[in-house]
Amino acid sequence: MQIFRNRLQALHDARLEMYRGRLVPCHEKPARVDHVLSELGRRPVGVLLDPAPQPDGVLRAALEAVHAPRYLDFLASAWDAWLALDPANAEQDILPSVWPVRGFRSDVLPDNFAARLGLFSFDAGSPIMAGTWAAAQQGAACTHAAALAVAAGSRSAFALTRPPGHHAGPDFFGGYCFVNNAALAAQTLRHAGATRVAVLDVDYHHGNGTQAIFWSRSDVLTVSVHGDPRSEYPFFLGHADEHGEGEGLGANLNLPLPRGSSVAHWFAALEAALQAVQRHGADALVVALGVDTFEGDPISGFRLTGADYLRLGERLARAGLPTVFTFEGGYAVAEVGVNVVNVLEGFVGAG
Ligand code: SP5
Ligand code: ZN
Repeated sequence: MQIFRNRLQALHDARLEMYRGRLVPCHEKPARVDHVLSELGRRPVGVLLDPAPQPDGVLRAALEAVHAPRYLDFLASAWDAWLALDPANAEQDILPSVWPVRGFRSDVLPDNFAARLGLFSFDAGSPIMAGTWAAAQQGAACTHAAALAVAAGSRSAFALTRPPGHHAGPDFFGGYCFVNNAALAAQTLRHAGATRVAVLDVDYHHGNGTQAIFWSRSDVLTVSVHGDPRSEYPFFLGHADEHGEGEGLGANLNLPLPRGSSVAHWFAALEAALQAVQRHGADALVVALGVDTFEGDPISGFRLTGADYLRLGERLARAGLPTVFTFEGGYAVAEVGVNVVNVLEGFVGAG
C-alpha cells in the first residue's frame, strides 16, 4: 500500500470549538496523525511517500472539480481577511456565528467577513487558523497523489492527512472538514479513467459533504453507514430516504443506525453497503475511513473494538476493487493509530 502523508498537517492545530455554549478543546488535533505514523513504524503495512510536486494549476483544477471556486478563494484568503479586521485577531482562531438559513440568500457574496464565514460554513465547531489552508491544500495534494497511484495500477493507497474532509460540501466547511478528500479522490479516479466509482463512508458521522457533491450524479455512488442523524451529528442530513436526484437518483445510499448499535448490526450494514457498491459496478472504491466508530470514542456511540478494524480491512479487501483510503474522524486519540493500521493491515493481509 502506498501511504501519502501530509507533512503540513500540524499547521492546522486550532484551540477551541463551540460546544453547548462553551469553547472546549478541539477533538480533531495533530496527535491523531502522529499516532498513526508511530503505529506504522511498528507495523509497516505500506510505504510512506510524499506527493510529487504538480505543475501550477493542476491541484486547483482538481479541487474545482469538487468545490466552488468562490469557496476555495474564501478558504485561501480567510486568515488574511481575519487579520485585516484587527491585527489582534492573530491570537484568535476563526469561528462563525451567523448563517443564512432557509429563506436567506446565498447568491450575493457579502463584503463583511463574518457574513462570508457564515455563508461558507454550517457549524461553529470547525475553527480556521493561520495554517488551515496550507494543511488542507497539502492534504488535497496527498489525496490527489493517492488517487493517481491507484489509477495507475496500485491495489491501494492511503491519504494520511488531516484535517478530515467528508463533511465539507461543494461550498461549505464544517465538522472539522474544509476540503473533501474522499470526493477529490473519487473525482480524480474518474478523471484518470475509472468509469464508475463508489465512495464508502464508514466514519461514525454521515458523509454529508460527499453526498452533496455527488447528489445529482450517477457515475459516483455514495454510501454511508453512520449514527442516525435524528440524534447524531450532522443532524440535518443522512436519513435512509435520501437517494439522490435527477441523474443521481439511486446513486446515494444511507444506512443510519441508532446510537449504541451492536457490532453485529454495524457489520450487517457494511454488507448492505458493499452490495450496493457491487450493484453499482464500480471499478474503483474510495473508503472514507473514520475510526470514531470505536467503543472508546469520546464523541460517538458505536462499539467497534480494535479487532473489528482488522475484520473491516479484510472485508473491504474482499470487495476486490482498487481502493483509496482517506483519513476522516476518530477521537480516542491514543487508540487511533492502532485502529487505523488494523484496517490497513487487514486489507493488505487479505489482498
Ligand atoms: C470528521 C468528523 O468525525 N467530524 C465530526 C464532527 C463532530 N462535531 C460535533 C461534535 C460535538 C461533540 N463535542 C463534545 C464535547 C464534549 N467534551
Ligand atoms: Zn466522524
